[in-house]
Amino acid sequence: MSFNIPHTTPNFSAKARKLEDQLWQASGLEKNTSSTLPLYKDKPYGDGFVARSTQGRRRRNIFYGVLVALLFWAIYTFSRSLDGELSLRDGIKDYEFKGWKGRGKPKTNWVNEQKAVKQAFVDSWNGYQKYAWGKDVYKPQSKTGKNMGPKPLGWFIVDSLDTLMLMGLEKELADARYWVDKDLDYDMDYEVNTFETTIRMLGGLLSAHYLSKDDMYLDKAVNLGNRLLGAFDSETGVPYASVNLKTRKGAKSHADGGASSTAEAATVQLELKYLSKLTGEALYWDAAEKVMKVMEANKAQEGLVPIFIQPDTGKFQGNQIRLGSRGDSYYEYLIKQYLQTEKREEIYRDMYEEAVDGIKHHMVKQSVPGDLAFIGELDRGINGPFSTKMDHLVCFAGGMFALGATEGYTQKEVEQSESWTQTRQVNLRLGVELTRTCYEMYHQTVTGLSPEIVFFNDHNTLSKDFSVKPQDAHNLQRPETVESLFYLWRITRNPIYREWGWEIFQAFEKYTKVPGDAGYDSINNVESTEPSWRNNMESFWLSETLKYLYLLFDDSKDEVLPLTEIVFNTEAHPFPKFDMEPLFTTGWTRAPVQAAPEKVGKVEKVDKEKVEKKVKKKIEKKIEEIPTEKGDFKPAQVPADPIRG
Ligand code: DMJ
Repeated sequence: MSFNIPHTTPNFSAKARKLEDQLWQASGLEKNTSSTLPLYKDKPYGDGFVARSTQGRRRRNIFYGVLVALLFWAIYTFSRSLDGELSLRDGIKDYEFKGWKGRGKPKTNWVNEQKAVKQAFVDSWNGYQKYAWGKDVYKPQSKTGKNMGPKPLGWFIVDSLDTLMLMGLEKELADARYWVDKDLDYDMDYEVNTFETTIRMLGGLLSAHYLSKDDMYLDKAVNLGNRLLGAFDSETGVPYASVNLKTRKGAKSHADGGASSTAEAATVQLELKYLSKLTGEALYWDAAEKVMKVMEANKAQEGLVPIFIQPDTGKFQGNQIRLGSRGDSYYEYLIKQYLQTEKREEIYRDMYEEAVDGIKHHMVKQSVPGDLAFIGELDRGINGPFSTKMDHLVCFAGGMFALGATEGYTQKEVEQSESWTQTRQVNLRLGVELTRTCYEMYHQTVTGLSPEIVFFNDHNTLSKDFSVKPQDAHNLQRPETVESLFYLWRITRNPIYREWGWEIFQAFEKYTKVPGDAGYDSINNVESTEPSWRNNMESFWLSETLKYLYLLFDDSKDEVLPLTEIVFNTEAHPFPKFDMEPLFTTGWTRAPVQAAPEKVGKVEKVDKEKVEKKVKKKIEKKIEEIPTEKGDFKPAQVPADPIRG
């Protein structure tokens, strides 16, 4: 196994742990030292206590137990602020068995669940084929379809090719292939969204070629890729929001002062790089790398990027930061670019880690009363106010944190590795927690479906973890939560993720299946059991939501699409990892951050021992000041690494 990344983060929490050990000893209680303790259960107090025989001793033990619990809380909270990690208070509920309560022991056979997902796909496909074949938009209530431009782009058919292949739907695939071969023609005088067309159409064609080795798909991909390249012909190489497929001329966004979305500009790289690999032509590769170089030169604070970038100047616009719309897949593609080229482009791991630290420091909080970890928004930069708004789109991040932590291996595989650092463990834990939060966004609504946006409650005045505004109560059949369930299942092998996936799928069945033969629809209000249809079936329902659910329930002996061998693009199209050499190179390096001159001197003089002594003193002082009540969880405003200042 090639999981071998040097550990560079100073491990201050080891000190906190030592201190804990001493406290356990002093308390006369036995510490639960089971190394196989599952992540959900590793809260600092609970089942681990074993009482001694006499009454008096028991009372004393209870007293010490409470004391130790408080000490742990203090140590955990403080150690977090020391090493810049997230310490999730005591919100880790025992979820292991909840999912299959009443169904006996954990299920091991998920064939029927997978069949049900396949049936949902077939029903959706049949509805589309019957009422809107070849069209880009499908309206299952009015049973009509329409194109976005003068000719169809293949929105549904191309986006669905690889799911048809994975599900073994041969007849449907034959129809789809015939249509792509005969009817799909990208030579049209029409401006398309650069990002959407790249992730859905180019991505769909490339993954279809990967799974089938059918060159027809590659020819179409090259044809489209060449047209899309026109978008990158800006002053800086940062792509314009749109591009005309005939003239190949890029076009600025008509809104946002002509800025492109950061996520959109930085979420075309996997597709372009794979196209270069397949064709041996460097032009796609170079276009992809250039965007990243220009973006990085902005030196975003703590790796957190504003959601707009100007293609003319290459500068970020504004200081709105979020992991929802316009920000999300920038972060996703950092780690995936690193993995795609077999970890040769370390620059992306570096940028990813910096960003994850930034997210943990500035954007993660826990809700009240359920202690759900969530990622909020920073509307005015990292020093501005924190908003508790979270888009459902953010739910991809649970899977991303898990993937980044183990690089696609299972938790069991990496836990034994010397590269399994505390930072990675915390990142996996964050993935686990965030995925639980996203599941709760479904579980806690009337329909069992998540709304588009929630506002988490971070103070003690409300009894619910989140609230939903009427204008945000719709469900668009989005994939992000089931995507994370899929990653967490593959990585942790905890069957709870399949249970949660099944619960979510059943809610889709109950509330989004259109009576009759038209398929599935988006709905207006997840808090009402009365159907209020939106009359729009999304293509990512077929390409992502149902694909991730299908893979989640897959029991095949030989794992289908192992995460150690492939990367999914942001539209769930799988590409193989590949060796970039000898044809391609990253071709750029990260410029050092310009530190203030007086700080540079200080950093150089830092003596590690001195810092550690200071830290120890602080821990001791903190223990003396143990609070009597639980404090609010707040993201620490300290640098990630005290050694580096
Ligand atoms: C999809 O097109 C992709 O997952 C994209 O990254 C975000 N939006 C939709 C799904 O919600």
